[in-house]
Amino acid sequence: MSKRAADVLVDVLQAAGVKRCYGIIGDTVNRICHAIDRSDIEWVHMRHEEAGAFAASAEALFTGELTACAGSCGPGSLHFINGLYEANRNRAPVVLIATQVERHDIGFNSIQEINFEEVYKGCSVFCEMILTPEQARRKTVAACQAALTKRGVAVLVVPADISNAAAPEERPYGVHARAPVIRPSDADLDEIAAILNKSEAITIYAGAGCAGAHDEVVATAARLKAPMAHTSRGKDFVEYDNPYNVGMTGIIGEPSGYRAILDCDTLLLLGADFAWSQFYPDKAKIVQIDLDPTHIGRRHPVAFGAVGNIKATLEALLPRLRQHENNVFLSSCVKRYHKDQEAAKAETVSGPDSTISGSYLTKIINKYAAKDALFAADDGTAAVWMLRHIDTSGQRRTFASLLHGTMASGMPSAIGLQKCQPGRQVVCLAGDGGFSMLLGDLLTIVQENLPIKIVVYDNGKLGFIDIEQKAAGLMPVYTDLKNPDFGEVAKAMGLWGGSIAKAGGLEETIKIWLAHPGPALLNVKVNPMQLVTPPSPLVAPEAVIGMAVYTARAVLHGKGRDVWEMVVENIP
Ligand SMILES: Cc1ncc(C[n+]2csc(CCOP(=O)(O)OP(=O)(O)O)c2C)c(N)n1
Ligand SMILES: [Mg+2]
Repeated sequence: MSKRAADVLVDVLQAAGVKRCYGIIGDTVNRICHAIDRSDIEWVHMRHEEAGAFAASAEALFTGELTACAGSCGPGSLHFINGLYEANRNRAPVVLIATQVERHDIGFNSIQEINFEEVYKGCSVFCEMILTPEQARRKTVAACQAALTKRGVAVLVVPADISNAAAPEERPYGVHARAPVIRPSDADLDEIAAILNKSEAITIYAGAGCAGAHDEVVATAARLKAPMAHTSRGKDFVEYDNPYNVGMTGIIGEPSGYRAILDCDTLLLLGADFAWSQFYPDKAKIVQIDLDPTHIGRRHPVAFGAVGNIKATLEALLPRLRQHENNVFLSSCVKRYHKDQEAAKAETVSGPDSTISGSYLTKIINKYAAKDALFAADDGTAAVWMLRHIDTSGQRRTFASLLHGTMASGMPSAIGLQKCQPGRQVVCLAGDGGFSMLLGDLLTIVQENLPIKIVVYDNGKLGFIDIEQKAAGLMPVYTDLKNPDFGEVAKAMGLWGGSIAKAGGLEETIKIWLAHPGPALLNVKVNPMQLVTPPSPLVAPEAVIGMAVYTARAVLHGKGRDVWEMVVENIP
């Protein structure tokens, strides 16, 4: 029998580097699933397609390699959408095989017919239908090529009759996705160096674009005597082994990172696209280097913008930079950071009967988790605690929905991470709200026997929203969660389950939970948030926005510490 188009499509995916395809089988995708079954690609059988997209997104983000997901027509291929927004925003190379009704039924509002090109336009770098069997190879190659080189989601719409059609004889060909090295011109580097060489109080603001450039960033900070703040997405790449680090700015950062950025006279943005414009300095001169030209100046006006890989750019820039000697600004920023760190580390509990705060729980997990553990946190307080209290030391990695800001990505991301890193400890820090949203995929963890360690931060609330409302001067409504004991739920679902509500015994329980050889879920009752009334008139109600509690720079300007304590210390 000659090859069918489904086999061609799967051959191309495999040649493009796809190791796994996450999804749910059914009708229009059956032929493709059977072709996958005959290939080296592993099918990961999910309970909800959204979880499949999150898993594929996390795997692709971690490995940098193309990862697939696939679903049946109509709702089966629609459910991926939120996870694909997550992937596309993270520039993770993911391909969705969105299967479609047969071609002769398209355009008649047929049962389960959905215009996927319209639906997925907003969260993809490629979105096309395979129109004939002859197009199967060419369009699949184009999809993979786009996902890998434009870094994002490619959606390939595949009508069922095409999958089953005989494929034409043709020369096989595949994708070419080698990354170029890009840096600014010599003249531009000279200009950047001239600005930096003239400045006396420089701060580096390092983002996820600094991945792979740790040593160059540290060397630049040393040359410029510059403190280095970092974005949440830059944390894993530049925070460790870095005496110039002063933490993050923004609502989930530290006062030290916040002040270093506001008080400098030149801000050097390296692969950082931090979205909250109110945290950028008004007076400082901003020099921005980013691989993506569309990032230049889009958050705040900059004095000089240039395009380049951070590593290659800094390598070329360093010989042009004079050795700065004055370290007054640097040492005051670093001193402030260390003081804040010490205060944060000093958190203790008053006795065995005391309740557990989310930050304390995270610090204990930080203490006992493996040195190279992978952490995936839910949007909400769990992500904040992870970013603030998990030390990465260059070997650990942290994942959260930091650009898309969606709930429920924690557990499914952990599935993708554990699948591609089978020997490694994967820890999921789940919110009780986020976790229950895609609870069904706990069964995927059981079925696939993935030794993921899940901890549920059970505060009985949609905590972030509780804070948002209080910060706006509102009495919180619709945030209470009536939870089961998730430890018992876990046991009933077939994995190790435990629960704890008091600080006494927490360390021992954490050790047992982490040491369990298979999947394990620990439910921890954490203090519901006690947000003190904002010290009026410091907080304006209109200052409440989005994922952050509120970002009023004016607030932090005036009485940074007070507000900081209110927002952070009072979120137990
Ligand atoms: C899919 C989705 N729905 C709603 C929101 C708005 N939202 C952000 S955080 C949050 C509450 C999260 O609650 P939980 O998971 O319990 O975490 P907590 O903040 O309590 O730790 C909500 C509703 C969102 N970001 N994503
Ligand atoms: Mg909660």
